[in-house]
Amino acid sequence: MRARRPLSLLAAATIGCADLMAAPSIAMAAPVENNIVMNEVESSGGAPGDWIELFNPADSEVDLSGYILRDSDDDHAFVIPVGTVVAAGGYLVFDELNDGAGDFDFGLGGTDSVRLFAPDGTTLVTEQAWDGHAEVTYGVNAAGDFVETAVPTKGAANNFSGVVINEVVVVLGSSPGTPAQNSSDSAGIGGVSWFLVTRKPVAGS
Ligand SMILES: [Ca+2]
Ligand SMILES: [Ca+2]
Ligand SMILES: [Ca+2]
Repeated sequence: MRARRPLSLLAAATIGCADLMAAPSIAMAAPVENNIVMNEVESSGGAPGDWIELFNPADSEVDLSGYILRDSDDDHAFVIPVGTVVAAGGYLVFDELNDGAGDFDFGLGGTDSVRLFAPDGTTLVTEQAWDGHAEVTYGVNAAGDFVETAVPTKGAANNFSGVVINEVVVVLGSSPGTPAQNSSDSAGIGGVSWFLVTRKPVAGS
């Protein structure tokens, strides 16, 4: 009998703790409006099919439960499942439904669009449109324009140069031109030496 009371107290404490932790998470979520970027779109030649990449530039997570993805056809709709959250600074990819796997059950055409609607089905949150399939994919660049990318970057930062810089080591206060260990390239810029430790060209696509 004596062992039961501590156990039930522990259970109560655990439940109370979970409730306390859930509340701030909801309060801290950023609004979807202005905090979701339709970041990259694969409309042809993707694997396993077409896909849509969203990006959350906010400092807080964004909850997309019940939001609706459509292409240019109002009858084509994918309701985002409850509990779908994009982490702060994170990416989320939706795949075209293929052989029972994936998300949205419609294809993206050469002249098409991807639109995100609020759960009411009529409030447009954000959209991207294009005229003609991209050579690779379309993506949002640093200037905020939706343009052709160099390589597909599904679920990662967009790439418009075709060069992947894995790591850049900046050595402050050292003599320009002083080689860093294992550096493959270096240049003195304004008295600061930049050492490009690895620079890997991406295989042509
Ligand atoms: Ca379509
Ligand atoms: Ca493509
Ligand atoms: Ca990307």
